[in-house]
This record gives sequence, structure tokens and C-alpha cells, in this order.
Amino acid sequence: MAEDADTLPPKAQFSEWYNDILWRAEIMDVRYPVKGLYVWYPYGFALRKHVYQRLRDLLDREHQEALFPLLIPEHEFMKEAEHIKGFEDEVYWVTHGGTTPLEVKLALRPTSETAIYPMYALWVRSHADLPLRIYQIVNTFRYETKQTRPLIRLREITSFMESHTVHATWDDAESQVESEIALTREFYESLSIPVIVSKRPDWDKFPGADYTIAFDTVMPNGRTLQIGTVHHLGTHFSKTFGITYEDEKGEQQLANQTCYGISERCIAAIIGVHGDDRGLILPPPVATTQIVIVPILIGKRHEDVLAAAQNLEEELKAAGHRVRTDNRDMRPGAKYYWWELRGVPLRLELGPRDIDAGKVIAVTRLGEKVSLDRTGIAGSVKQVLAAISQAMKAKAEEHVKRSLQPATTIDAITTALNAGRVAVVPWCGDRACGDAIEEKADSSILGTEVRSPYVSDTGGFCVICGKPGKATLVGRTY
Ligand code: P5A
Ligand code: ZN
Repeated sequence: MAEDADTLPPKAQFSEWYNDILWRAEIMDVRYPVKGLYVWYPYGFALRKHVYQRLRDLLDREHQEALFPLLIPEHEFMKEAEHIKGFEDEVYWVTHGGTTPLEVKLALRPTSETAIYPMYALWVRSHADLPLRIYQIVNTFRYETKQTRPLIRLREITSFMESHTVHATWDDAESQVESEIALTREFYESLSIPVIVSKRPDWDKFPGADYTIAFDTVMPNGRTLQIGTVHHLGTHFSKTFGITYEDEKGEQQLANQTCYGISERCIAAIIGVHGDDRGLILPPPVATTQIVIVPILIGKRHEDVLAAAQNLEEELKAAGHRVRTDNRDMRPGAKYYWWELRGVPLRLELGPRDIDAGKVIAVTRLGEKVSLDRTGIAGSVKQVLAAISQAMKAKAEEHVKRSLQPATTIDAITTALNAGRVAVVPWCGDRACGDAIEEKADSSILGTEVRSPYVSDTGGFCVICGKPGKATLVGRTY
């Protein structure tokens, strides 16, 4: 809670800022009386709608949307050994129907592999059914024991996009992993959020996966946030659930699978990466309101100005922009503050003098001010919004670039992390050395095979044992 209830803490105090902006901008209400469960306010929910519409549009190119049940019978959940080990401490169980104990306990899905794959075993018959690519956007439940945080670590993940694909061969599944990496990049690109792609160490991969590719972004305090993962499942689950297909020669083959997930952490990333001391800065493609028109009602021409504002709004709406006119009886300054807090990317001011001059004043949420011709405004506004996206991207990229710090000793790693950076460290890949790095620098190994323009793998010697090592991201995570 802010000391002064009337002001947002500076963003440099990131966690106070983050908690404060959530209610001030009406994204989430954290007062729901169950730990780890939060409420979407209408303004936050509208943002979610636009963000997830983006994601749907991208997925719908190759995937189909479906919907599977929330409850998973214990015997299905318990089939895949590694998967159980990974999730058993996090599962909520439904044990009673009213007062009657259930014969079969039911898990609230922490993720839906074990709900979906028994059905895939029925659906997949022949190679002609492959590839199968399905996603759903649902709530999932995880009894998280690490500190819960709104939009970041929830016990009810309300906006879990999970994709599950089935392929003939291991290589086909690997190509799917690559196309999902490309899709995720495109998604975050539209949100102007930089992502670092890397391969998680073996001990941190998804339970039941051959390997896990993760997407991380860097929050303002230097902590990394995992904002998506793609897993190559190989044949782990197809063996267990009997997902087989008949190949061209008429022989039964085990299918290969991938799964892929994104949660409302993508919204946390928008808030954290882009916001400033004045509040949210929403990426234009997903902003609930992209443009706010503020009529400047000075002098005697109120009717004139209001009519011109309405006319402007209609023209911009017709061009496909999400626009609102703020006609409230408030000082313009108070309105500016209000919309800035809520992250609206572009404000248009319209007063009598602008009308006479055939102009509209445009002020971006990044603080730039330009005078636009009223004629052709829909087109010029489109360009301004695109420029805002670009500038947001450039600023965020710069932050990531500055955050990545090469380090070749434990002390250097600790110094980098304490300074709010992410270290790039040569590591041999052995678990024992990995554990030592994590313990001595109070850090997490994020991944190897780092795909980022700012990390080049020039080789080096493991910071612990001195054997040849590969560039590895080491950070403090959310
Ligand atoms: C992929 C989808 C899976 O569950 N099964 C289906 C696979 N992967 S995952 O890595 O465990 O989760 C996918 C992404 O969800 C986010 N996430 C969370 N978000 C908020 N609160 C949580 N408690 C939480 N747990 C995971 C992460 O971004 C993760 O990459
Ligand atoms: Zn080593």
C-alpha cells in the first residue's frame, strides 16, 4: 500500500508500484478472500480480451480451439510417472459430492495433458489424422507454495492457453516446437515485449518432456519472468495413454507430441515492462481504449467543440480504432492524468482554435506532442500508433540489452544479480556445477542455447569446474 494514498509509488520501487497500479488502473482486485485468487476488474478484463484475441488469431492459423473438462479422474492423472512427480504437491483434489465421498477422486486440472490425452488416444487412428493441433483457453489450479502474486503466480490461473499437438515423428514434433517459438515471438512482438528464448536445464524441464524451451522477459527490477513454455514430449505420454497411429505400411506407431502454454503472465509483462511513474502504458494493438479524445471546452463554443469531437470519434471508429471521447465535467489536466494512469497510448485534444486551424493536437503516452491535420486523421493516427509500438519495443529491448551481463566468476554473477541484471555465464552443463552456481549466487539457471541478439556463444570455461562451457543465462526469477 502506498504511504500517500493519492500517489502511485515511483516505478523504481517496482513491487510497490506493481501492487499499486493493479487497483489504481483497475486491472485486478486482490481482496478476494482466497490466497492466490484474484478478481479481474472490467478494465483489466477488457485488456485481457484484446490480448487473448491476438493470441487466438495467431493460433487459429494452424490450430483448432476446443474445450476439455476441468476435472480429471485420479487414475488418468496418475498414469505418467514423471508428470505425477512434478505435480503431485500442487494438485487440488475434489473428494466429495455433497456429503458423499467420491469413489474416484477428481483432480482440478493443474494443466490438461491427462484430461486431453485419453481422448487423443480415441481420436488418433491413422497417419491421415496427423498432425493434430488443438488449444484451449481455460482456468487451471496449482497449489503454489512459493509466494503468490497477482497475474504472476496464481493458484487459480484464469487465462491458461494450452496447446497440445500430435505428430507422426520426433522430427515433426520438433518442427512444431519451432513454429510455436515463432508464433510466440510474433505474439510478444505485437505487445512490444522482448523475449529471450532458451532451453531449460534438464532438472527444470516440464514433467514428462524430452526438453523445454522457455520464453523469459526481464522485469524492471531485473527479475526474469517466464512468460511461456513449449515442450517436446516425445513419446512419454503417447506410451502411457496409448496414442498410436497406423502408418503408410499399415503398422502401429507411437505418436510424438508437443504442448505449449501461455498464462496471464503476459499481462503482467505488459504492465511491468512498459509502465512508468505515471502508470500503465498499453501497447496500441491491445489497448482497451487506443485513443482518447479530450474536448477543450474553453470560451463560448462548447457545442461546436463537442460536435467536432463526436465527428472525430466517428471517423476514427469507422477506421477501426478503439476510441472514447471524455466529455466528463472535469478539468482537462485531471482527465489527462486519468487516462495516462490507465495507459491509453494516444490522446487527441481538440479546442476551438484547433478546429479553426483544421488541426488536432496528438499527445502520445510516451510524451510526444504533434499537431495533426484534421483531414486524413485516421491514417495519420494509425501511423502514430505504429510509431508508439516501435518506440515501446525499442525502449524495452534497450532494457534487456543493458540487463545482460557477461560473468565468469561467482562473485561477478552475484554482483550482476545484485545490480538487477541477468548474468551470461559459461557452464559445462553438469548438474553439480549448475547446483553450485544456483546456491553460491542465490540464482537460477534459466537456460542454455540462448536465442537472443545480445548473447553470443563464444564458448568459455565453466565457472565452477573449468571444463569447456556454453553461454548460460543465470538470473533471479519470479
Ligand atoms: C504447457 C501447456 C505446461 O503446463 N502444459 C500445457 C504445459 N507448462 S508450464 O510451464 O507448467 O506452464 C505454462 C506457462 O504458464 C505460466 N504459469 C503460471 N502463470 C501464473 N501462475 C502460475 N502459478 C503459473 N504456473 C505456470 C508460465 O508462464 C508457464 O510458462
Ligand atoms: Zn562445470
